[in-house]
Amino acid sequence: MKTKKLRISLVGRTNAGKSTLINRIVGEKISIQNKKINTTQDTIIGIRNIKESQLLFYDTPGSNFLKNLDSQSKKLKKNLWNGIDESDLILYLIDASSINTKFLFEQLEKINETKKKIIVAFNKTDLILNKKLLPIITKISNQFKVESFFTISAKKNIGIDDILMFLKKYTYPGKWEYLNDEITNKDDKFFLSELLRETLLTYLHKEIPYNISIRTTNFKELSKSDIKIKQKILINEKRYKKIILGKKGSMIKKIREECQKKIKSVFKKKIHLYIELIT
Ligand SMILES: Nc1nc2c(ncn2[C@@H]2O[C@H](COP(=O)(O)OP(=O)(O)OP(=O)(O)O)[C@@H](O)[C@H]2O)c(=O)[nH]1
Ligand SMILES: [Mg+2]
Repeated sequence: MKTKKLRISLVGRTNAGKSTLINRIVGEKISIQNKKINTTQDTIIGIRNIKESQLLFYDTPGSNFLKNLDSQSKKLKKNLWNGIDESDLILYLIDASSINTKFLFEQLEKINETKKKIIVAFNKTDLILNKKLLPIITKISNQFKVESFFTISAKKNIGIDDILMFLKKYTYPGKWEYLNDEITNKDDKFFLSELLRETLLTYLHKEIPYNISIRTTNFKELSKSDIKIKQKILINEKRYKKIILGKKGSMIKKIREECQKKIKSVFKKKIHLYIELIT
Protein backbone atom coordinates (compact mmCIF):
# COMPACT_ATOMS: atom_id res chain seq x y z
CA MET A 1 0.00 0.00 0.00
CA LYS A 2 1.31 3.48 -0.90
CA THR A 3 0.95 5.38 2.36
CA LYS A 4 0.11 9.05 2.70
CA LYS A 5 -0.03 11.48 5.59
CA LEU A 6 -0.89 14.96 6.78
CA ARG A 7 -0.14 16.81 10.02
CA ILE A 8 -2.81 19.19 11.21
CA SER A 9 -2.50 21.55 14.17
CA LEU A 10 -5.70 22.41 16.01
CA VAL A 11 -5.36 26.02 17.05
CA GLY A 12 -7.83 28.35 18.71
CA ARG A 13 -8.77 30.24 21.80
CA THR A 14 -9.03 28.33 25.04
CA ASN A 15 -12.47 26.67 25.32
CA ALA A 16 -13.06 26.62 21.55
CA GLY A 17 -13.45 22.85 21.82
CA LYS A 18 -10.16 21.61 20.35
CA SER A 19 -9.81 18.69 22.74
CA THR A 20 -13.45 17.73 22.35
CA LEU A 21 -12.92 17.69 18.59
CA ILE A 22 -9.75 15.60 18.72
CA ASN A 23 -11.48 13.03 20.94
CA ARG A 24 -14.31 12.82 18.41
CA ILE A 25 -11.94 12.39 15.50
CA VAL A 26 -9.94 9.67 17.21
CA GLY A 27 -13.09 8.02 18.56
CA GLU A 28 -11.77 7.75 22.12
CA LYS A 29 -10.94 10.15 24.87
CA ILE A 30 -7.24 11.01 24.61
CA SER A 31 -7.33 14.66 25.63
CA ILE A 32 -9.12 16.06 28.66
CA GLN A 33 -11.76 18.75 28.22
CA ASN A 34 -13.18 21.29 30.63
CA LYS A 35 -14.94 24.63 30.68
CA LYS A 36 -12.12 26.25 32.67
CA ILE A 37 -9.39 28.02 30.71
CA ASN A 38 -6.17 26.41 29.52
CA THR A 39 -7.18 22.84 30.08
CA THR A 40 -4.69 21.46 27.57
CA GLN A 41 -1.08 22.16 28.48
CA ASP A 42 0.97 19.69 26.43
CA THR A 43 0.73 19.02 22.76
CA ILE A 44 -1.18 15.79 22.39
CA ILE A 45 -1.28 14.05 19.05
CA GLY A 46 -4.41 12.22 17.94
CA ILE A 47 -4.14 9.78 15.05
CA ARG A 48 -6.85 8.84 12.60
CA ASN A 49 -6.17 6.51 9.70
CA ILE A 50 -8.49 6.52 6.72
CA LYS A 51 -7.57 3.87 4.18
CA GLU A 52 -4.01 4.66 3.02
CA SER A 53 -3.93 8.07 4.75
CA GLN A 54 -2.69 8.86 8.23
CA LEU A 55 -4.04 12.12 9.64
CA LEU A 56 -2.08 13.43 12.64
CA PHE A 57 -3.89 16.02 14.74
CA TYR A 58 -1.93 18.18 17.17
CA ASP A 59 -4.10 19.35 20.06
CA THR A 60 -2.37 22.55 21.16
CA PRO A 61 -2.89 24.67 24.30
CA GLY A 62 -5.43 27.46 23.81
CA SER A 63 -3.89 30.52 22.25
CA ASN A 64 -5.20 33.08 24.77
CA PHE A 65 -2.07 33.74 26.62
CA LEU A 66 0.15 34.35 23.63
CA LYS A 67 1.05 37.78 24.91
CA ASN A 68 1.59 36.94 28.58
CA LEU A 69 5.05 35.95 29.53
CA ASP A 70 4.88 34.36 32.97
CA SER A 71 6.53 30.96 33.10
CA GLN A 72 3.31 28.97 32.80
CA SER A 73 2.27 30.93 29.70
CA LYS A 74 5.73 30.54 28.26
CA LYS A 75 5.39 26.77 28.44
CA LEU A 76 1.96 26.86 26.81
CA LYS A 77 3.20 29.21 24.14
CA LYS A 78 6.18 26.99 23.37
CA ASN A 79 3.95 23.92 23.08
CA LEU A 80 1.50 25.81 20.90
CA TRP A 81 4.13 27.02 18.45
CA ASN A 82 5.89 23.65 18.36
CA GLY A 83 2.56 22.11 17.37
CA ILE A 84 2.09 24.69 14.63
CA ASP A 85 5.68 24.36 13.39
CA GLU A 86 5.44 20.62 12.97
CA SER A 87 2.17 20.74 11.06
CA ASP A 88 1.41 20.98 7.35
CA LEU A 89 -1.90 22.71 7.82
CA ILE A 90 -3.66 24.71 10.55
CA LEU A 91 -7.23 24.01 11.54
CA TYR A 92 -8.33 27.17 13.31
CA LEU A 93 -11.27 26.43 15.59
CA ILE A 94 -13.71 29.13 16.71
CA ASP A 95 -16.38 28.94 19.41
CA ALA A 96 -19.23 30.17 17.21
CA SER A 97 -21.40 30.89 20.25
CA SER A 98 -19.02 33.56 21.60
CA ILE A 99 -16.99 35.31 18.94
CA ASN A 100 -14.67 38.13 19.89
CA THR A 101 -13.94 39.70 16.49
CA LYS A 102 -10.97 41.77 17.58
CA PHE A 103 -9.24 38.80 19.20
CA LEU A 104 -10.11 36.56 16.26
CA PHE A 105 -8.54 38.82 13.65
CA GLU A 106 -5.43 39.34 15.78
CA GLN A 107 -5.06 35.59 16.01
CA LEU A 108 -5.64 34.98 12.31
CA GLU A 109 -3.06 37.64 11.56
CA LYS A 110 -0.53 35.79 13.72
CA ILE A 111 -1.12 32.34 12.29
CA ASN A 112 -1.25 33.74 8.77
CA GLU A 113 2.36 34.81 9.23
CA THR A 114 3.34 31.15 9.41
CA LYS A 115 2.49 30.81 5.68
CA LYS A 116 0.81 27.48 6.37
CA LYS A 117 -2.45 26.47 4.77
CA ILE A 118 -5.39 27.39 6.99
CA ILE A 119 -8.88 26.01 7.31
CA VAL A 120 -11.43 27.53 9.67
CA ALA A 121 -14.08 25.60 11.57
CA PHE A 122 -16.88 27.18 13.59
CA ASN A 123 -17.64 24.89 16.51
CA LYS A 124 -20.63 24.73 18.91
CA THR A 125 -23.10 25.38 16.10
CA ASP A 126 -25.60 23.45 18.19
CA LEU A 127 -25.90 26.72 20.15
CA ILE A 128 -26.43 29.20 17.27
CA LEU A 129 -27.92 29.56 13.78
CA ASN A 130 -25.39 28.93 11.04
CA LYS A 131 -26.59 31.83 8.93
CA LYS A 132 -25.46 34.25 11.64
CA LEU A 133 -21.90 33.30 10.69
CA LEU A 134 -22.10 34.47 7.08
CA PRO A 135 -20.92 38.07 7.68
CA ILE A 136 -17.89 36.91 9.67
CA ILE A 137 -17.01 34.30 7.03
CA THR A 138 -17.10 37.02 4.38
CA LYS A 139 -14.95 39.29 6.50
CA ILE A 140 -12.36 36.59 7.09
CA SER A 141 -12.17 35.58 3.43
CA ASN A 142 -11.69 39.21 2.42
CA GLN A 143 -8.57 39.45 4.56
CA PHE A 144 -7.02 36.01 4.58
CA LYS A 145 -6.50 33.07 2.28
CA VAL A 146 -8.54 30.29 3.85
CA GLU A 147 -8.73 26.93 2.05
CA SER A 148 -12.20 26.16 3.37
CA PHE A 149 -14.76 26.95 6.09
CA PHE A 150 -16.72 24.40 8.11
CA THR A 151 -19.54 24.57 10.62
CA ILE A 152 -19.45 21.80 13.17
CA SER A 153 -20.45 20.66 16.63
CA ALA A 154 -17.77 18.55 18.28
CA LYS A 155 -20.08 17.78 21.17
CA LYS A 156 -23.00 16.65 19.00
CA ASN A 157 -20.77 15.05 16.37
CA ILE A 158 -21.97 17.19 13.47
CA GLY A 159 -19.90 18.10 10.40
CA ILE A 160 -16.74 16.28 11.43
CA ASP A 161 -16.70 13.80 8.53
CA ASP A 162 -16.76 16.73 6.09
CA ILE A 163 -13.52 18.01 7.62
CA LEU A 164 -11.92 14.56 7.44
CA MET A 165 -12.86 14.07 3.79
CA PHE A 166 -11.48 17.49 2.98
CA LEU A 167 -8.20 16.86 4.82
CA LYS A 168 -7.74 13.55 3.08
CA LYS A 169 -7.39 15.42 -0.20
CA TYR A 170 -4.39 17.30 1.23
CA THR A 171 -2.43 14.21 2.28
CA TYR A 172 0.88 13.61 0.51
CA PRO A 173 2.94 10.44 0.00
CA GLY A 174 4.91 9.59 3.13
CA LYS A 175 5.66 6.93 5.68
CA TRP A 176 3.16 6.57 8.52
CA GLU A 177 4.53 7.83 11.82
CA TYR A 178 2.39 5.58 14.00
CA LEU A 179 1.23 1.99 13.75
CA ASN A 180 -2.26 1.18 12.55
CA ASP A 181 -3.73 0.69 16.04
CA GLU A 182 -2.05 3.65 17.74
CA ILE A 183 -4.31 6.58 18.51
CA THR A 184 -2.04 8.94 20.44
CA ASN A 185 1.59 9.80 21.16
CA LYS A 186 1.04 9.78 24.93
CA ASP A 187 1.22 6.74 27.21
CA ASP A 188 -1.25 5.46 29.82
CA LYS A 189 0.54 7.12 32.72
CA PHE A 190 0.36 10.54 31.08
CA PHE A 191 -3.32 10.07 30.34
CA LEU A 192 -4.07 8.91 33.91
CA SER A 193 -2.39 12.02 35.29
CA GLU A 194 -4.47 14.10 32.89
CA LEU A 195 -7.68 12.48 34.13
CA LEU A 196 -6.77 13.47 37.68
CA ARG A 197 -6.02 17.02 36.49
CA GLU A 198 -9.39 17.12 34.75
CA THR A 199 -11.06 16.08 38.03
CA LEU A 200 -9.17 18.75 39.96
CA LEU A 201 -10.26 21.37 37.42
CA THR A 202 -13.85 20.44 38.14
CA TYR A 203 -13.65 20.46 41.93
CA LEU A 204 -11.09 23.11 42.77
CA HIS A 205 -11.35 26.77 42.15
CA LYS A 206 -9.27 29.45 40.60
CA GLU A 207 -5.57 29.04 40.66
CA ILE A 208 -5.17 25.74 42.51
CA PRO A 209 -5.34 23.32 39.57
CA TYR A 210 -2.71 25.41 37.80
CA ASN A 211 -0.34 25.32 40.77
CA ILE A 212 0.00 21.63 41.32
CA SER A 213 1.64 18.88 39.35
CA ILE A 214 0.61 15.28 39.10
CA ARG A 215 2.55 12.04 38.76
CA THR A 216 1.12 8.62 38.16
CA THR A 217 3.70 6.47 39.90
CA ASN A 218 2.20 3.03 39.76
CA PHE A 219 0.04 1.18 37.25
CA LYS A 220 -0.30 -2.48 37.98
CA GLU A 221 -2.71 -5.07 36.63
CA LEU A 222 -3.60 -7.12 39.69
CA SER A 223 -5.63 -9.55 37.63
CA LYS A 224 -7.49 -9.60 34.29
CA SER A 225 -10.19 -7.40 35.77
CA ASP A 226 -8.38 -5.29 38.40
CA ILE A 227 -5.91 -2.45 38.10
CA LYS A 228 -4.08 -0.74 40.94
CA ILE A 229 -3.05 2.85 40.34
CA LYS A 230 -1.08 5.25 42.53
CA GLN A 231 -1.00 8.97 41.88
CA LYS A 232 0.78 11.83 43.60
CA ILE A 233 -0.35 15.43 43.72
CA LEU A 234 2.64 17.72 44.25
CA ILE A 235 1.47 20.96 45.82
CA ASN A 236 3.46 24.19 45.44
CA GLU A 237 1.91 26.08 48.30
CA LYS A 238 1.18 24.58 51.72
CA ARG A 239 -2.14 26.43 52.09
CA TYR A 240 -3.60 24.55 49.14
CA LYS A 241 -3.21 21.23 50.91
CA LYS A 242 -6.00 22.00 53.40
CA ILE A 243 -8.34 22.97 50.57
CA ILE A 244 -7.60 19.87 48.55
CA LEU A 245 -8.14 17.68 51.62
CA GLY A 246 -11.39 19.43 52.54
CA LYS A 247 -13.32 19.07 55.80
CA LYS A 248 -12.33 15.77 57.35
CA GLY A 249 -10.90 14.73 54.01
CA SER A 250 -14.22 15.11 52.21
CA MET A 251 -12.80 16.91 49.16
CA ILE A 252 -10.00 14.47 48.40
CA LYS A 253 -12.50 11.65 48.90
CA LYS A 254 -14.78 13.14 46.22
CA ILE A 255 -11.83 13.72 43.91
CA ARG A 256 -10.58 10.18 44.32
CA GLU A 257 -13.99 8.66 43.69
CA GLU A 258 -14.67 10.80 40.62
CA CYS A 259 -11.23 10.15 39.13
CA GLN A 260 -11.59 6.43 39.79
CA LYS A 261 -14.90 6.50 37.92
CA LYS A 262 -13.34 8.30 34.95
CA ILE A 263 -10.50 5.78 34.79
CA LYS A 264 -12.93 2.90 35.04
CA SER A 265 -14.96 4.18 32.11
CA VAL A 266 -11.81 4.32 29.97
CA PHE A 267 -10.14 1.05 30.98
CA LYS A 268 -13.37 -0.90 31.56
CA LYS A 269 -11.88 -2.61 34.59
CA LYS A 270 -12.17 -2.37 38.35
CA ILE A 271 -9.83 0.38 39.51
CA HIS A 272 -8.15 0.64 42.89
CA LEU A 273 -6.95 4.21 43.02
CA TYR A 274 -4.66 5.69 45.68
CA ILE A 275 -3.89 9.40 45.78
CA GLU A 276 -1.15 10.93 47.91
CA LEU A 277 -0.72 14.64 48.59
CA ILE A 278 2.83 15.94 48.78
CA THR A 279 3.86 19.42 49.86
N1 LIG B 1 -22.38 23.21 23.22
C1 LIG B 1 -21.18 22.77 22.85
N2 LIG B 1 -20.16 22.73 23.73
C2 LIG B 1 -18.96 22.26 23.31
C3 LIG B 1 -18.75 21.82 21.96
N3 LIG B 1 -17.46 21.43 21.83
C4 LIG B 1 -16.89 21.62 23.06
N4 LIG B 1 -17.78 22.11 23.95
C5 LIG B 1 -17.52 22.44 25.38
O1 LIG B 1 -16.61 23.51 25.48
C6 LIG B 1 -15.76 23.38 26.63
C7 LIG B 1 -14.31 23.48 26.25
O2 LIG B 1 -13.94 22.35 25.46
P1 LIG B 1 -12.42 21.87 25.33
O3 LIG B 1 -12.43 20.78 24.31
O4 LIG B 1 -11.81 21.58 26.66
O5 LIG B 1 -11.76 23.21 24.74
P2 LIG B 1 -10.25 23.46 24.30
O6 LIG B 1 -10.30 24.30 23.07
O7 LIG B 1 -9.51 22.19 24.20
O8 LIG B 1 -9.71 24.34 25.51
P3 LIG B 1 -8.19 24.52 26.06
O9 LIG B 1 -7.59 23.16 26.25
O10 LIG B 1 -8.36 25.26 27.35
O11 LIG B 1 -7.45 25.35 25.04
C8 LIG B 1 -16.14 22.04 27.28
O12 LIG B 1 -17.01 22.30 28.35
C9 LIG B 1 -16.85 21.29 26.13
O13 LIG B 1 -17.81 20.37 26.59
C10 LIG B 1 -19.87 21.87 21.04
O14 LIG B 1 -19.80 21.51 19.86
N5 LIG B 1 -21.05 22.35 21.54
MG1 LIG C 1 -7.89 21.48 25.20
